[in-house]
Amino acid sequence: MSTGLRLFDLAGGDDDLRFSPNCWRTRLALAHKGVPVDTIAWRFTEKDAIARSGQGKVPVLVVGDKWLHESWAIAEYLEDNYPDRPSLFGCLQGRAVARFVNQWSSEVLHPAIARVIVPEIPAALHEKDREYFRRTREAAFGRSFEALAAERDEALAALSRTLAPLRSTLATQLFVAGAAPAYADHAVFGAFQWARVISSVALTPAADPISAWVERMLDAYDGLPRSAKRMTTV
Ligand SMILES: N[C@@H](CCC(=O)N[C@@H](CS)C(=O)NCC(=O)O)C(=O)O
Repeated sequence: MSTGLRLFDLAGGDDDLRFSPNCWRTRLALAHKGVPVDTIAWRFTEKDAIARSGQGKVPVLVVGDKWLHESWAIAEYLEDNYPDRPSLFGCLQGRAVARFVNQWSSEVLHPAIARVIVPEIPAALHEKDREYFRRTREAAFGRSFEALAAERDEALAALSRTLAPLRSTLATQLFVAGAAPAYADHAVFGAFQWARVISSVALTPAADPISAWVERMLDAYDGLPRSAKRMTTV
């Protein structure tokens, strides 16, 4: 039976391989609110399918005749339109701080993780997306995937430095948002789920407090993130 809400969700060659960090934010926010959704496997080159959102990126959430995009805007929509469900932000100050965490994740963490895992992504993609992905991402990085792959150890060391504030925070509290996960966790964890689905690289060592938080997040929402199909099972 249809849930009424539809989420265009980035998929690989396999429909069930869902690896977008931004789409995971939205899936976790919907799970947090207890709002069911039908996800639609979408590929980078299927711009026509989401043209009604007025842009070409996912997540795109369709609610009735509304075509919502931008993971942060979708989170605010869910918070404001499902006020009787568990809050994503807690309060106005919480919303403002979650926005900062969201932007840190998008603007600092995503590029740092991309530098490590991007060369592995083409193998997971639908054949029709491969050329587009390589061309656009190599242009963004200013070097080939082969050059990026050769820099992986350096990229992992840089990522470890980038993760310092997350590490020290999670050394003293269970979740980014405090005692229980909320949108600040979704915004950051989406990036770890991206890496987990697509890559066999361990982003953090087992003893790192971030690794324990990743495990807690994988168990959250009845284990929705842990149940995600992966390229490799480690
Ligand atoms: N700021 C946007 C970023 C969305 C985004 O970059 N989505 C990627 C998938 S993770 C995408 O659809 N890219 C399409 C493309 O590169 O053509 C958000 O948070 O929703």
